[in-house]
Parts: sequence; structure tokens; C-alpha cells
Amino acid sequence: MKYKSPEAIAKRPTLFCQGCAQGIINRLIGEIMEELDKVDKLIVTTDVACGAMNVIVWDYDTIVGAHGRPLPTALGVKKVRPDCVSLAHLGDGAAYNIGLAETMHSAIRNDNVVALVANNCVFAMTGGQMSATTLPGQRTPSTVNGRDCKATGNPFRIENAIGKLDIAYLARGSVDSVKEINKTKKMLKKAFEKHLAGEGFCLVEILTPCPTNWGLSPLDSMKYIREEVVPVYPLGEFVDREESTNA
Ligand SMILES: Cc1ncc(C[n+]2csc(CCOP(=O)(O)OP(=O)(O)O)c2C)c(N)n1
Ligand code: SF4
Ligand SMILES: [Mg+2]
Repeated sequence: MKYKSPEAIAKRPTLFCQGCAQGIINRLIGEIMEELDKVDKLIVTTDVACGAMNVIVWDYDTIVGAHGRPLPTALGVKKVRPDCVSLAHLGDGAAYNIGLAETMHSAIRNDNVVALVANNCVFAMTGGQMSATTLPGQRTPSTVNGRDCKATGNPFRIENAIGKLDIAYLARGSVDSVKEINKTKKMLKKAFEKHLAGEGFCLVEILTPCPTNWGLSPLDSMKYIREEVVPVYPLGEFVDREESTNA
């Protein structure tokens, strides 16, 4: 069977490493935009990290925001183009380290934007250093003996930080198997639908592999997600709110 790829995902070579899942995420975004008939309405604000290499492979209008700051930029986009689909495309380092303040303020204000956080548990673009989501004991160039949570704090779970706020949607999916990719697509589609209905802040975190910085093969990276990453970052929907609870 031949699968048709979304029109807006160009047939140009990518810069992603072999086994990187940014392409899977792109495909999900492309399929969802076609299903919602919003291909021409999507404006993506991407971070300067690995996700920024998307500008080569997709044909959506794209802004590359300052590191960690795509969310306020995406909010500005939504304010001046209220009919657009405004997506902030971030990594874990951008959303939960340098841009954590921006993520918190967007969630507190219940900004009507969609945040897609590709969580690969490292600062991939700069060489794989420890991020807020690096696993306990995980070796990186900045935690050569493995992450010591006594010194660095525990892995950051976004649901613990914003799960009780007045936001529209919060979920975590994975790309480690076809089954999980399909579930992740449903989460992402729901987030875009809520965004189009004006319901407010939607964040979908997607557990993604980084074979290059993890030092694993593409297949072993998917196994690593299943066996090591998911136990620390449970999958599922944490917030799914139709009405704002603000008085
Ligand atoms: C203000 C600023 N600080 C630091 C950097 C360097 N920098 C670029 S990408 C990055 C980390 C990216 O990690 P993440 O957001 O998880 O994305 P990934 O590359 O893993 O997809 C850092 C620290 C920068 N470009 N700008
Ligand atoms: S460094 Fe990691 S996240 Fe970046 S393109 Fe390569 S595999 Fe993907
Ligand atoms: Mg990362």
C-alpha cells in the first residue's frame, strides 16, 4: 500500500539525523491540517533548536523564535491573525528550561495557542546536555556519571506544574510504536480543534528519540522510550476542559 504524504511536507531532503522522529511529528501535523482543512491557516513559531530544521522540509508560514520564546511569539501571531492556527513548536529544553517562565505565563493566562513539546530528554541541538527532563542516572556530556537528582532536582513533569491551572488541554504521547503514534495524533488533533474553538492553552508533549545524543540505534531508541522514558513520563491526557473555570 502506498501512503500519500501531506502536501505541505516538501519532498526535499531533511537535515535530521537517521532515526530522529521529527519527521513523524511533521507528518502528524500535516495530516491533521489536511483533515481540518487548515493547511493555509497554520503559522508555526518554532524554537531555534533541532525543530528549527523543519523550515527546510515544510511549506507552512514559519517564524523561528528566540530560544525558549516561541510561545509569546505564537500568542502575538494569534492576536494579529485571529483566524490562523498558531502553533508553538518547542523542545523540552526550550519549554521547560530556558522558556519555563514563558510556558508558565502562557498557561496561567490560558493563551489560545497550541504548544507542541518534543521531549527527547536532552538539549539535542547543542550536543545532548542535561535538560529538565533528563532521566535519573542518564549520562550526558554535562552529567558524565549520570544525572544525580540530589544535585540537579528531579525530572520535570509538566502535568505537576500546570495540571491544576485553568487551561484547555494537556496530554503526553509518544512515537515509539504505531499504536502510540496513532494515539498521539488524536491528542494533537484534539488540541488543534480546541484551539480553533477558542478554548485556550493546549500543550501536547511528545516523547521522541534522539539516537545521535543517546548513542543508540534508531530501533534501540524506541525501545529506550518504552522501557526507560515512559515510566518517568506517563502517557495520557491530564487536562481536557471544555469550559474555562475562570469567574
Ligand atoms: C538564549 C539562548 N540560550 C542558549 C542557546 C543555545 N541553545 C540552542 S538550542 C538549545 C537547547 C535545545 O534543547 P531543546 O529545546 O530540548 O531542543 P532539541 O534540540 O533537544 O530538540 C540551546 C541551549 C540559544 N540558542 N539561545
Ligand atoms: S540531534 Fe537528535 S533531535 Fe536533533 S536531529 Fe539529530 S536525532 Fe533529531
Ligand atoms: Mg530536547
